[in-house]
Amino acid sequence: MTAAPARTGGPADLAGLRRLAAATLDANWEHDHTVPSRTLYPHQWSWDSAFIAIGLAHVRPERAWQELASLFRAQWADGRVPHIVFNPALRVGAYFPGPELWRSADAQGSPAVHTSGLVQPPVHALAALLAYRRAPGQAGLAALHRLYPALVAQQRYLADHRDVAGDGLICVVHPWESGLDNSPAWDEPMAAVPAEAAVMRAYRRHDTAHADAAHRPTDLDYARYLAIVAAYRDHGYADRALADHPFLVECPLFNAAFGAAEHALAEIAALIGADPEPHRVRAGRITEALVRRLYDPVNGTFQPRDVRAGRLLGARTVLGLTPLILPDLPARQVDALVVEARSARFGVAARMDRPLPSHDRTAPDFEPLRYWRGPSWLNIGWLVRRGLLAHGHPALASGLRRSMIGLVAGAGCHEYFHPDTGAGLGSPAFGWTAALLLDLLADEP
Ligand code: 2M8
Repeated sequence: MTAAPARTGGPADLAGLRRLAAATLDANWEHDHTVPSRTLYPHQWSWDSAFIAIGLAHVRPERAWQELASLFRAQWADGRVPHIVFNPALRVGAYFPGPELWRSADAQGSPAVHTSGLVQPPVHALAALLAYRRAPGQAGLAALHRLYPALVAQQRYLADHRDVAGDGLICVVHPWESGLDNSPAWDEPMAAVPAEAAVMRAYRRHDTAHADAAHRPTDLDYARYLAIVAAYRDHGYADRALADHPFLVECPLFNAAFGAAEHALAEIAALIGADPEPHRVRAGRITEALVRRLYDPVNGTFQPRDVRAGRLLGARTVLGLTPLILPDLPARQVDALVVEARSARFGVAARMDRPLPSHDRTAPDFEPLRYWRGPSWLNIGWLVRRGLLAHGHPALASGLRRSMIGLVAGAGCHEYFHPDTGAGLGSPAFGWTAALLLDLLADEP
């Protein structure tokens, strides 16, 4: 059984949870951004900052804008928003792989600060819009004015450089870009990346010094992660030569975020006196491409497409549910995803007896302890809940909300949670868990 929602019944409990979440965000604040975790991830991460800004808007709105502004100061000349912005004050070895492996300074158009050369799901326009809605006013409007061109450039980078297959969808060039690093979704394309676990003897992994190795990606995963980074880096992180790149996948979550960003930009444009229409047109095209290219009518869910192999990937992970965040997803796909969400694979219900897992819990490769291969994560649940609300399923959305609040009530602001028992896993005091909890607590039902 999971941490029972009954533990969050009283207003005193909820106030305590709010205080815990706010204190976690305060403790992770680092001069102009929030670290996901003081131990495991001590730098700034791209999509973490977006989720964190949504939570900060509830307690310290000025920091929500600082969070996004500091991330976008590291935007590259081509518009890419790097997935890690390194804090120069930290010692070498504070995180692996650190700036010495990425060598961003050698690449054309990189910013003054050291960063990675990869991106993450573009949830930032949505975050900016939600932060503004939570804390409207002159300061927020001014921040939207400043962010808008950078958010547009972020989308343009993806559209102009990452539509490798020419089908209107964005390719991720590394599992780290999906945000769901070792998801079973990537097992097939990862198996085709030549690498040997033994290469990791030359490096010191930072994550396994702070978390149980059995809960993390394997050494062979890491050897492949490094091989893919090296392939991209050695081309100066240029996207021209991607046809030969070892990992090219169209991810349903990344592309749903890409489409949701255009919807959010249309609303931001309207707020600041820019033209929303081009964003609406692009949003419609992205949803259409997602349905055409990634929807699998046999399974009734969305699957990633392996662009190198030219086929949909078979693993049925929680990624498949995330296109629900698109307000213009056609009813046929919405209905199919609701069936998938309610199935024994994911167990979404008005009264959930276990948390939403990151992978099909009936699959033989479901691993309840290992990172993105089974455990429950608040950012994914938060996205799926938004989608259920947007498409008229308030009872399911409410069940998911109670389940997520129950997880934190039972275990604290952990990075992820055991998908059967609700036990806290990974890093304690994790940024987006705290931030999204604040958002869920404020958003009845
Ligand atoms: C995890 O990814 C990093 C690499 O980017 C890692 O494993 O070291 C993922 O959970 C990712 O989604 C997240 O943004 C990052 C920081 O929380 O950690």
